[in-house]
Amino acid sequence: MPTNLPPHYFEAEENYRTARTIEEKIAYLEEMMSIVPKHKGTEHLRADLKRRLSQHRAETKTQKTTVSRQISPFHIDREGAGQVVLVGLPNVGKSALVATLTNAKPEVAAHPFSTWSPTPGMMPIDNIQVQLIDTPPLNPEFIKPAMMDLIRRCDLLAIVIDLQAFPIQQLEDTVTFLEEQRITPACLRERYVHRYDLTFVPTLVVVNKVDTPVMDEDFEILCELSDEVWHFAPVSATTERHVTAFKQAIFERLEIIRIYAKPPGQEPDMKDPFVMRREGTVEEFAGKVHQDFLKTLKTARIWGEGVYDGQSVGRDHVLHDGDIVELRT
Ligand SMILES: Nc1nc2c(ncn2[C@@H]2O[C@H](COP(=O)(O)OP(=O)(O)OP(=O)(O)O)[C@@H](O)[C@H]2O)c(=O)[nH]1
Ligand SMILES: [Mg+2]
Repeated sequence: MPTNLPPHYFEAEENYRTARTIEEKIAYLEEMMSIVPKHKGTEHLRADLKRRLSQHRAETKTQKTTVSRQISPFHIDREGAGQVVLVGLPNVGKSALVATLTNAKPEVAAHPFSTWSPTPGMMPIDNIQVQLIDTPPLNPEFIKPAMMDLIRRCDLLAIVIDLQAFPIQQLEDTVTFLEEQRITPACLRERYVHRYDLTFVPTLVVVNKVDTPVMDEDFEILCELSDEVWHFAPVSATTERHVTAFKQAIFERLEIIRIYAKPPGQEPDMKDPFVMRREGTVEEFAGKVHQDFLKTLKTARIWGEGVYDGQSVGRDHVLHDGDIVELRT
């Protein structure tokens, strides 16, 4: 990636990655193209953006001419505070995790290749819910493009590996498979500075089948032997060991915060937080509560991290997880 790209290029790139419709993708690509400075160092990047733009434009044309389009089961709307897609080799326990942690009941089986279609379910993390999606095992013989699209667009990719079956090899194989589809865990971004064709996706490596305290030691060894760029979360779908820490790891990797609204003169509703991106500001919070606040907001009072109780702050004050905010017009 050319080093002199301004920060709003990366914002547009992120919006492009998570865009749901081709029209949105086109809009963000156009924005990216308008931001990229024109010089020799950005030649490849500009060519790549152009290529993608014409691809998407061609897609809109075919979409318009298709009378009845079949909706793929992999088109799953994001629900809750984030969309997490569980991906991995056969038999690692993807379906078992979704069955244990969510309201969904995908089939769990001792034989490999038991899952053929994706199943979403909602997993509570304290007072919020995130969406976990069970997927069929990765299989080089049978690659579903719609599944790859689901992975490209998700908020968090959870690569599931089985502690009891050559986990390091499994992680390598999974990453190689994804890279062949031009999907790369975001933690490896530094290694691919001149690859403009890859989609970088935030990733957590979920190490399943850590059933007992003895296996915690094997998990520790796995962490020591692996590259330190990875974020690992141990868990057991069967014994539910480490489930609380697992949920916390998902929350952390989603890079979200919970903010509580306090109407003036009333108690805040601590059961129903607004979920925002980490580093979100008072202004962004106000826009989430109601668009009108964006015009009328004068100041805000905050209870939470780095402030004294009820401190008045401006629109650009950066919020922290658990802050209580009273908006004043
Ligand atoms: N010991 C142990 N076994 C588990 C655990 N999680 C899943 N299993 C077993 O592993 C086998 C595979 O589980 P699934 O959830 O079907 O695995 P999968 O990754 O969905 O498999 P595919 O759909 O074929 O990709 C089943 O026999 C499960 O009972 C776990 O935490 N510990
Ligand atoms: Mg399965």
